[in-house]
Amino acid sequence: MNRPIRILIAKVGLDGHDRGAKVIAASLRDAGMEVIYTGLRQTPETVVQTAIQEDVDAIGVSILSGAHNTVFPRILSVMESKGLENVLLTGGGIIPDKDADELNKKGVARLFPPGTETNEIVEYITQSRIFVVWLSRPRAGSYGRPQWISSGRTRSAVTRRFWRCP
Ligand code: B12
Repeated sequence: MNRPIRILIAKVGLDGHDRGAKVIAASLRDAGMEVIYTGLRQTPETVVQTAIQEDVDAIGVSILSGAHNTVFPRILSVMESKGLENVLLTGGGIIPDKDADELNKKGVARLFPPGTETNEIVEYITQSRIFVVWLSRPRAGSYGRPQWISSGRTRSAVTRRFWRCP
């Protein structure tokens, strides 16, 4: 139950803005998570395929190109078609608040804008995990359905996604 969180950091699209993705990947790794980075220029399909192959708990998409309203719904759709309802989809980059709100409503977890302290991102993901452990305590011969629940103060506080019992 206490295994490290495994997260895929992904870059989708044709742009080369990879600094944020690398900063986040390093911060999460330094915080003890297992991090896989896709590298640049992935498609939603390749991201989900890698998430399946790497058996990750969460996907974090870095997007500064302005294509977030296309990319996130497409990733969600591919995730759903592949049965990844238990994987958290989060991310960050140049995403206006109103777009982030809409994406949150569609099922994307919290999205982090430029200037966010990396500690805040580590805390968000880690605290979600604490809730997961608490909620997933087995009950009378069955396993609970653990949920990623954010204790974050802004944007999406609760996602509809579930996390598989390890
Ligand atoms: C550095 C930079 C570049 C560098 C990129 C270097 C690199 N290897 O990354 C270079 C010079 C190459 C570049 C090029 C271009 N850029 Co540029 N670039 C920037 C700039 C100034 C800073 C981005 C950055 O690195 N920030 C530092 C990192 C650490 O911050 P960050 O990525 O935002 O990450 C933070 C959060 O967003 C969040 N986060 C990000 N990703 C993730 C992922 C997860 C999982 C999580 C949880 C959180 C998270 O957490 C991080 C920590 O707080 C931005 C403007 C800006 N102020 O953001 C423009 C900007 C992104 N660029 C822009 C543009 C237009 C371009 C060009 C198209 C310009 C041109 N006409 O040539 C080209 C594209 C070239 C290409 N092939 O991609 C625009 C994009 C416009 C848009 N979205 O509508 C911006 C917004 C500038 C602007 N105001 O117009 N760029």
